[in-house]
Amino acid sequence: MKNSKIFMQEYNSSKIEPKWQKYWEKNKLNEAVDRDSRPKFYCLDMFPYPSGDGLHVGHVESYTATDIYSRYMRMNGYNVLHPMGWDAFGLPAENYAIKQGVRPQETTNRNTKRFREQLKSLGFSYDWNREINTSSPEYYRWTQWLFLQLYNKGLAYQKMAPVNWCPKDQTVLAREQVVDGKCERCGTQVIQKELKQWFFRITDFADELLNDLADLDWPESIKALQKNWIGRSEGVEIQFSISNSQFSINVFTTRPDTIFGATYLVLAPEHELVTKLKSRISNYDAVKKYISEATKKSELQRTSLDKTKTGIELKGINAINPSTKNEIPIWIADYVLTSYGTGAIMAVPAHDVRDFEFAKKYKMPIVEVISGSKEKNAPFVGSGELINSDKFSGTESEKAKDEIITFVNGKKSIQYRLRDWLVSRQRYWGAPIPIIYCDKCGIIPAPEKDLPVELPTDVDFRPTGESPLTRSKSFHNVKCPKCNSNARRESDTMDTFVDSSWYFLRYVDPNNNKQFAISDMLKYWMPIDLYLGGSEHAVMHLLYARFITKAFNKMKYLEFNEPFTKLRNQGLILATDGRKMSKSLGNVINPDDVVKEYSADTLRLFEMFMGPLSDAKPWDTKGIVGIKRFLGKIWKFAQMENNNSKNDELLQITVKKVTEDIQSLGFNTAISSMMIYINDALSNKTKVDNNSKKIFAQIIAPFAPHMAEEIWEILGNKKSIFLELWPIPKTVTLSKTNIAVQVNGKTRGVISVGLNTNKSEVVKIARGNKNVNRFIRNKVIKKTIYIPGKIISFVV
Ligand code: ANZ
Ligand code: ZN
Repeated sequence: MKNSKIFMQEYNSSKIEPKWQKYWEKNKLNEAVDRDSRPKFYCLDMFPYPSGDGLHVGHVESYTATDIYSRYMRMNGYNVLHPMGWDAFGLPAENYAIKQGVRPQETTNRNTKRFREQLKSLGFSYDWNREINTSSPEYYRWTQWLFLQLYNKGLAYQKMAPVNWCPKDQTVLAREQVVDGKCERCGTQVIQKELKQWFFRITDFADELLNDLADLDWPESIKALQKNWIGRSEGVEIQFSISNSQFSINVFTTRPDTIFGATYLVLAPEHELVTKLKSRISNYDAVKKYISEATKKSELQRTSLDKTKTGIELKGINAINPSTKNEIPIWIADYVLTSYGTGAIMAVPAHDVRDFEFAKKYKMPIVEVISGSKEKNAPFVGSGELINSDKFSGTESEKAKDEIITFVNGKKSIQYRLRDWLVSRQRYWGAPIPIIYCDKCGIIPAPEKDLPVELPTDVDFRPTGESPLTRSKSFHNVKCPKCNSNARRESDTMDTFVDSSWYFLRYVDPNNNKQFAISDMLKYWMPIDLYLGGSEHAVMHLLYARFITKAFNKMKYLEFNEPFTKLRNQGLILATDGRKMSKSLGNVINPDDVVKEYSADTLRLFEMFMGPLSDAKPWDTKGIVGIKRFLGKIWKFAQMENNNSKNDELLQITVKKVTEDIQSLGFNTAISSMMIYINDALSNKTKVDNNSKKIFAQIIAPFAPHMAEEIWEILGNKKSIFLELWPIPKTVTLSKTNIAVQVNGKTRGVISVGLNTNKSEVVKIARGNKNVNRFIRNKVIKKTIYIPGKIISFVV
């Protein structure tokens, strides 16, 4: 840095911002250092899909938040890993390529280049040495390797399955890609189709995925969504025998206490007994017709509560209620799902909403067996005193449950809503599944040494219903690894959620061509300390990433079993009219325009000032002008003549407030307290000297890094402001300070010490902390790092 700089009247952001961006890059200020003795902090953004539209102001919101946090942590002595990459495979890129007639490889390159430039222009402190791209062979080689590891452990398998099929996109859709029975992407009515598909056995981990949520620092709403998705349900299986037959129907119920009120049974239309009992069903033609209609519908259509239920009775057969010994009719109805429980239910219309509605519609008997509040036209779904239940009448329904289970010979059973993860896609733009089919040897995994199985380029990638790869000659020209006869490659590719289920591990060691990541780096950097992204990933991405982490933990590739210790969501940025920004509405704000007109620092500060990070917020053009003016005031403040007004308490209060607010991601209130300080200083109510200017530059630095660096330089500092330690607020009331105690990079306790306590004293107090002691007892302390007033870190 050059010396003797002076302030320009006008702050020229279009010159100053690129200057500092280059400076940071050249001086490696954003780079994470492997095998470093500082405590680590891994701060991760959900990586974007590099669409042709470029960066969105919504990206800018969350990326600014993590950038502030990363810069703040570096200024607190942490070795920060803050990487960026591209979730580049997937349908949109492929659809775009089909439309434009260009290969997805090309459009992806073009788009990532644009995204990268945009992100750099905003001054985000990413370590670009670690950039990854899921569609590059160097990356998907390891996605394929992951597939093989799961396959070898029996966690990847193939089966026929009814799949959601989009007739227009000609592809299988995941459950979540079907919205209201329609394809999420093109709006076409989705149909059901049977295909042989690859699955990952995520259901093996259902209980762990559920139980381990408890220890995570995540929004409760996200935890609840995951819990629901896993859907653990404790119930009972009970056999209802079919009159004059050797068959019986096994139902799953969570309410065995209501069995005396079960007045009919309902099977899923796909239930195997329907065809087995075909000859005895007198209305079989009508039944067959109903079944073929039902199988066209998706699960969501079938179970939505507000749809009127339909069904048909299986005439000619009856079941026997094991509690009353009464004969009851058997129906099929599409609201009973084949994939849940046993695919059969006992219907208790007096106490279940769906059964009630169904019984009303088809005039079935409704028998109350629990006394409770009687609302007209609604079933009583609570518990209470049993009635009409023979010897159990008069007992509390909850208490009678176990005895009733024994009485009807029921078997306790736990069911989950979670299904195995369907990972095959009949599309081009994804990682090829590394499997070979040999006529003699069957299914053979591609040898690891042959990875990556590269996507061929001699492909007509327009969709036709089979995978585009089936038509590539070069791709299929393969010998069986076992017997060397002509064999054929699997032509399906993997769901893009597989790519993103492990990408955070690759950032740790992105250029390794021997392993997906080396273990000591994984040990140092993982798990992720702060993960920020949209709540639309509440279930799929986050659940899949947790599953892969747990599977790799079982295989001993990882020592931890949860990837994201702390998770936060940003809210949507809406258009000025409060609607969602969308191209069709013409209300999209382009960040490039804002940077050009106002500056990157303005955009950063503005988006953080709009409101609490997790709230949805409408864009406000007047607000940007206000922020621009605030930056102008800071520039003026830095050039103020020093004044000796006695009060510098406001600065200490501001430092304290900004520090606390950054820690809790309360960026909007941090900014408002800095505004208060600047207004006060400019009106000469506050003591201003070079020292206060420096301190203010430091606390605004994570938010407006370019202007802060410029001021810092002009004030005569030789090194980057980001190499300076974060200021400690010193007010008279702050005679003590809290110090985090870490052991091997993990915080194990917090101690409170006097502000002037020296290192050896702090070490003594830290070692005396009960919890800390648990982790260092009987161990040799190899290293002690002390960041005064902040952290004491032991390496054992
Ligand atoms: C009788 C009953 C009486 C029920 C009552 C409820 C209330 P969760 O908690 O979600 O597990 N069920 C079972 N299998 C089903 C399937 N394949 N498709 C649709 N519904 C199914 O819900 C369990 C309840 O959902 C079960 O308990 C069953 O209805 C229904 F007053 O059995 B119940
Ligand atoms: Zn073979």
